Amino acid sequence: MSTFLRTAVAAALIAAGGHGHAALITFDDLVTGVTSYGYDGDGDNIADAIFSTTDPAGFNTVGPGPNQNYIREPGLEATSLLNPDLRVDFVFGAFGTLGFGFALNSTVADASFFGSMSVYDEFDNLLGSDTVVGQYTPTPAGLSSFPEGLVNVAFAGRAAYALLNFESQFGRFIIDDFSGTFGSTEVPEPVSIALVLAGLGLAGAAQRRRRAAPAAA
Ligand SMILES: [Ca+2]
Ligand SMILES: [Ca+2]
Ligand SMILES: [Ca+2]
Repeated sequence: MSTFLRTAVAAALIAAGGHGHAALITFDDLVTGVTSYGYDGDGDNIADAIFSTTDPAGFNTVGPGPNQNYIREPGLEATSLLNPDLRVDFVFGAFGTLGFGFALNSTVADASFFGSMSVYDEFDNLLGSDTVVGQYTPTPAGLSSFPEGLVNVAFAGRAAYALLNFESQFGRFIIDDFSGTFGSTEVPEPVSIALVLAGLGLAGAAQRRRRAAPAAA
């Protein structure tokens, strides 16, 4: 196999089988009243990320309506009266960055009303955290109906879980579009699979050609 082919196949294999691909959790199939929600990126019926609350009333799916930049209902809506309000377990680990959009049930954008995430490894070491004060944002229909923001945490190593905490005027928050790379479980992008197959095919053809060629004198 030529150096070029070897490199191409290796790169494609790493892309397809490394730590998986970034996933976007939209909560569009969340059911009102449940206290935990599992996301299964590769459809093998094993959840890769599990969101849970200790509030027995569980989650709602709607909050601020359409006039928001970071929330596209349904989202995950819950109480902000706890600390933390939400736990996310990454069954196969999470790598690189984690992020989400949030909105707060508040009628003021005040420094005491925020969204936050702290990311931990399996030994409860803090890998990174981010706290963002909710702000009214410009939308096509004027300012957003509620203060909102984007939380992003970049970290090294393998995250086992994240704790999310919110403070708001009226005790509720909503999140949407939770993004991250959760273990090696997401479905590889078709282009990566195609690259691997093309690379293996070319390598096989090259080997056959070599075998068929007469031995050098
Ligand atoms: Ca959504
Ligand atoms: Ca899975
Ligand atoms: Ca809270």
